[in-house]
Amino acid sequence: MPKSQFIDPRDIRKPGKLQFGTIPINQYNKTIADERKIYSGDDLIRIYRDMVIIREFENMLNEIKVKNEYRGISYNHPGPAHLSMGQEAAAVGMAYTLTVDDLIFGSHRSHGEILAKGLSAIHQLDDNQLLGIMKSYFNGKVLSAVEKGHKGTHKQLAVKFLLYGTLSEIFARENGFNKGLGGSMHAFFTPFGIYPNNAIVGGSGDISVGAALFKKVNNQPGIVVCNIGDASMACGPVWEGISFASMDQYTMLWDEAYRGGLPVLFNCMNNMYGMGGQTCGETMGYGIVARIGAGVNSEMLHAERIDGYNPLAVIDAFRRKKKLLHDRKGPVLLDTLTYRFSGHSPSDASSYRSKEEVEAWQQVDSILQFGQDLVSNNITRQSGLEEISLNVLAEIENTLRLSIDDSVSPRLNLLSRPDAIGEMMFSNGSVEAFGIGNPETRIPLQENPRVKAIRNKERYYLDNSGKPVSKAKQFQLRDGIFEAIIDRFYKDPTLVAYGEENRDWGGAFAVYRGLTEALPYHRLFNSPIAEGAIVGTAIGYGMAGGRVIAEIMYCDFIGRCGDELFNQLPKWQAMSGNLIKMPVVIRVSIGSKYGAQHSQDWSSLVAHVPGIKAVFPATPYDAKGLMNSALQGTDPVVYFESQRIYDVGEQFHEGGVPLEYYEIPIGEPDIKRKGSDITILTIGSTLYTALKAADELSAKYGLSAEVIDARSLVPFNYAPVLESVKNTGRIVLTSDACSRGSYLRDMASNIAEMAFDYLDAPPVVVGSRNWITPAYEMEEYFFPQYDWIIDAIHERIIPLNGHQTKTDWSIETQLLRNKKGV
Ligand SMILES: Cc1ncc(C[n+]2csc(CCOP(=O)(O)OP(=O)(O)O)c2C)c(N)n1
Ligand SMILES: [Mg+2]
Repeated sequence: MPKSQFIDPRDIRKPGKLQFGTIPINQYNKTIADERKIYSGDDLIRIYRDMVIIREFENMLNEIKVKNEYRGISYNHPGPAHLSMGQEAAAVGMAYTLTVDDLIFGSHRSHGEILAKGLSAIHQLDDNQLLGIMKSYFNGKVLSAVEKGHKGTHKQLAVKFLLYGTLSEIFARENGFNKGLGGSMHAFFTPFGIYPNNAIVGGSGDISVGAALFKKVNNQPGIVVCNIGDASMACGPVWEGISFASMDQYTMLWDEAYRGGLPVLFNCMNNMYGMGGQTCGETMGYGIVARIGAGVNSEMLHAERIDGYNPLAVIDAFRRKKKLLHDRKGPVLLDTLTYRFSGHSPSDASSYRSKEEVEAWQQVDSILQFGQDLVSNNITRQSGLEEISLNVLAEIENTLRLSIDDSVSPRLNLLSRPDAIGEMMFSNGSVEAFGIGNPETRIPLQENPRVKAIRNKERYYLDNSGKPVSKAKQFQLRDGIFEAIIDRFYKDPTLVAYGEENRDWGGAFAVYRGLTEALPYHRLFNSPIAEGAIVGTAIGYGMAGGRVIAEIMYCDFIGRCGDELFNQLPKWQAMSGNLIKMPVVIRVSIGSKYGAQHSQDWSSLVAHVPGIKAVFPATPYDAKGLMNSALQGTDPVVYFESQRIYDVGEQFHEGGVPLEYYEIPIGEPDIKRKGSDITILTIGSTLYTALKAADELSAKYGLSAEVIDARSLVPFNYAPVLESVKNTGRIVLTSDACSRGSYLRDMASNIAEMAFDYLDAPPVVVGSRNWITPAYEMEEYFFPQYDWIIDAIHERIIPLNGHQTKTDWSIETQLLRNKKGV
């Protein structure tokens, strides 16, 4: 909401007509003879060879899947193989002009794109570069499998390396490009610019945009290509990614040096089918995918339909579109027509299409046609084509033999190293800055109005005379978050932050107030209301090499980015074989007062999914220290904040919140009050509820409660909690999450297992009711209150002399509620 852009009703309300430009369809009409100026004979033969390699690679996989045998070699591959036979010209054409700085992202059907991009990279890199990459990748392990007995050139060795690394990955071997942890649908190899392929249809739609954002913000060379299917054009992440990539602000608001569109090309590999649904005529209404461009921005995404059956038409389009992207005119949409002869998967009976249709496309098979063109233009002879095929056959056969040979290509040994995958879930790094050079800022840190205002605040909740400081004068929890974030903005030049209303407004809860003054647009900006893209682009930004803070305004909105948060963010570090780092912090604010769709604590959902660190600070000291750790780390962290306590002052850390930098290790709970009779473990703002309960327990019943603030959910060090339970013999756990399926249940059962011998009673969970969150005026019946904790202790753990319960903690009631599902 930049004030500089005046919205004048006199202009806006004028009548008019919206007119669209034209979208070219299959306009390429050159012959090989026409193109001889830009292609040598070798270039054209290489295009042919690359298509043949892809075809035979997939033919081999098809035979293995369908017959368990290829050229007399038997093998059973139970996993997926979504083949793209028929689509080779589209893949090779796409990759031909791309350099290793140009990144491709793909989908479940991307073997062909991986090989095409790899072959193109091998052609472009010199021998030393290739050897350097191969020798350093997993310390040369993949290379050592293919170099034995190799007699040809380094480039030929690199082709073997590419085929072997890809196939071993598909067969889940440790020598695979991702240690066998990605597999067919997720394989990738970043040194050649091949970025994650995604089994979630459309999943790359927003992740790729984040990689393009990284390139733009950090002045990195290259473009990003998002290869997606025609059916994925219906998916939320694709639409959200396109919206995010097309924001006006890139051209209208970003500083001159950064002005211009994102360097991203959405390349729809349009084979006209989903699995069986026909996109044109049945499941979509666009008729021609390129039409979508017309509605997105005034450039109509420079959309174009091209004939993906002709590799030269595809190369021509990529060459032109790359120029547009380099000229900062992105994003671009290409509708690359193609066809798959193969089924969706080898078990597909093709019941959704006619034999005639498949045959009609096979008759114009791009490999056959291009080969004939090469011969008729005297670029090679038929025998030359046959020689290529024979060489490819031998290479594929050799690759298959090597990758199924258990002595050369074993799987990750989980018997001898049972925690091998566990060790790859996080990278656990400590990195001050992901880039070099001075971070771009607008004013020196000390001149920032918010920084100056915070300087005058009291960093402890009591003043020197022990009197409580007024709210306005206290250093609040939101200040702790801000202080850590602004500090990192002045340290790490790659750091960007965005989300809804992050700029000018200062974030919905004033955490970012003061950041707008500090940062140029490209480091802090408002995103579209597209939670999927907010998280998805952050993932792409992180995996491309930058640090990012994305904000989800209310925890309830994480449903909108469910795939990104649960399927993408947590998985890519391990699925890369632990090569990729994911320095992504997602700030998630948990609400209250706004009813059923703005007041839910869903931290348990996040903690449930392996691969994300989750923290939930409840004090300014912890908020700053945990944010510092999150921003120094290399792992994805979901950082929960409670709207109830943004304004609390520091009551626990003596001397108040330090002005200097400090870290609080993620995973360490903190004893906020010492006690000896009962332990209360809290998550988030229930710390304060528990302290009130502890006061009452002490005053009325003479019980001394030890209050432990979990601070983190994942990872979590149980040792201090178990230590406490050994002393007290009793524990209550409390948080604002609905109690059914809450993370507290997981903690309670872990504690029961690990400290059973010391417990006088089972751990008791005090969570919210399993209802919708009612209006603010009724919240006290929904969220845990201090007297619920006391009632629960009285009923379940230790009778309190003379205590009258207000809430019902009887087993009968618990049984009945569970029976009703509430
Ligand atoms: C989110 C999601 N929904 C459904 C599927 C199952 N599925 C796998 S591939 C596919 C069809 C995708 O079609 P398209 O995007 O055109 O790509 P193509 O398979 O044609 O390459 C479907 C429905 C999935 N993997 N992910
Ligand atoms: Mg399709």
